[in-house]
Amino acid sequence: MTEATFDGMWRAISEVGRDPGGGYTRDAWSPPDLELREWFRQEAARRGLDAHEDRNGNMWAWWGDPDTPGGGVVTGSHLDSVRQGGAYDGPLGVVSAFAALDDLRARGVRPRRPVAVACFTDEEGARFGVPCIGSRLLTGALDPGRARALTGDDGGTLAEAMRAAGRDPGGLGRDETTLRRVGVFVELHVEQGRALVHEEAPVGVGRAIWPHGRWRLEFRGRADHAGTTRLADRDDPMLPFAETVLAAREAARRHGVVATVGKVRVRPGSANAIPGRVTAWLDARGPEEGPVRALVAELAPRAAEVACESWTPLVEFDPALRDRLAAALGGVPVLPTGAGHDAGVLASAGVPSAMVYVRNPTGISHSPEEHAEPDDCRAGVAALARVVEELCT
Ligand code: HGY
Ligand code: MN
Ligand code: MN
Ligand code: MN
Repeated sequence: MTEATFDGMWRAISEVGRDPGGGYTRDAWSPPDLELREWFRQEAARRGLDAHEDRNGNMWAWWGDPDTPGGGVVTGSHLDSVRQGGAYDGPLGVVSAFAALDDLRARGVRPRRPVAVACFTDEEGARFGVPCIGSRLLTGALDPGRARALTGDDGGTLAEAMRAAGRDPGGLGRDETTLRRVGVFVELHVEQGRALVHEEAPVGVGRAIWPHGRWRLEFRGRADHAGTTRLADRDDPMLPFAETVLAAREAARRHGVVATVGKVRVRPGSANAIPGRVTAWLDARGPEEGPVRALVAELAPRAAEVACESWTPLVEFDPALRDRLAAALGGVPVLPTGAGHDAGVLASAGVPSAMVYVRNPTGISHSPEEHAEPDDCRAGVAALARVVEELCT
């Protein structure tokens, strides 16, 4: 791989959506997202690839005829981020995909099948609350009407955001033509954990994605004056909310799962007003579905209302494909993960899918601290090129 391509691409996107305090905020359909879509189109054009955006907002850059029977070898990830996220979660997979394709061409590899770089829209669900919106719409796992109505913190819907970006949300939904083009999908991703550090390996392949979901919890009380309302007269929803957060940690430990409340909305949100309403989002995950469900069932009675906003069942990547790729890489660790990915959505829809992980020295992710060493990024590109070559020749 010529470093110039990887380093050049990495530099080209490194200031897009940068937060003053470090990290990146790249909400779907926001200006940074639109800037990155333009970057994707330019990188595709630079390589003479046939780039287009499908009706769900996912982007594809094809080397070869995408309508070749049996579909092509697709590799990619996402470019959107969580709020103040890291540089690698998503973009490493897209930049590495272009660099891997460059490597194949530089070595004169002649694919028997078309090869594509893909970028799925709104994988993090940071703005509209549901993760993997682009791949879930593509596969029919998310109802288009529900998607259109998804609402961000600013009260704007996904449909409005797409229209503001010059897209027509009317076409959202399962896209057979595009789906048929994906013969096999491989997503390279920075590891969100430290298994590869412990294994002392720069790359690994995915075994499974843990069951995980997001629930919206509503706590209701009565707004009142912070200074003149007697304690006995208060109905403060902050109390059951706070107790629920503590109960979630205790239940997670007991059930052997993980649970987080990473987002809270307090209304009216004035320091001198007892809240009338607290909305909290619970993220719960674990190696098995049962204990995750048990944790949520335990916490639910504490809230006035509980709504499941997204659920991903256990995803086991195709063992034959997984082992074939691990062998093609000379035998590398095979890792389960608690992080959701578009590859998991495609696998759940029956598309042969796999993941290649790149070592993350601290394991930290969804944080400006997220990092991967340049040598490991290079190892990731070489591994991805090897895997794509294995699948397309
Ligand atoms: O939240 C996740 O698991 C992924 O990083 N989107
Ligand atoms: Mn992520
Ligand atoms: Mn990701
Ligand atoms: Mn992903």
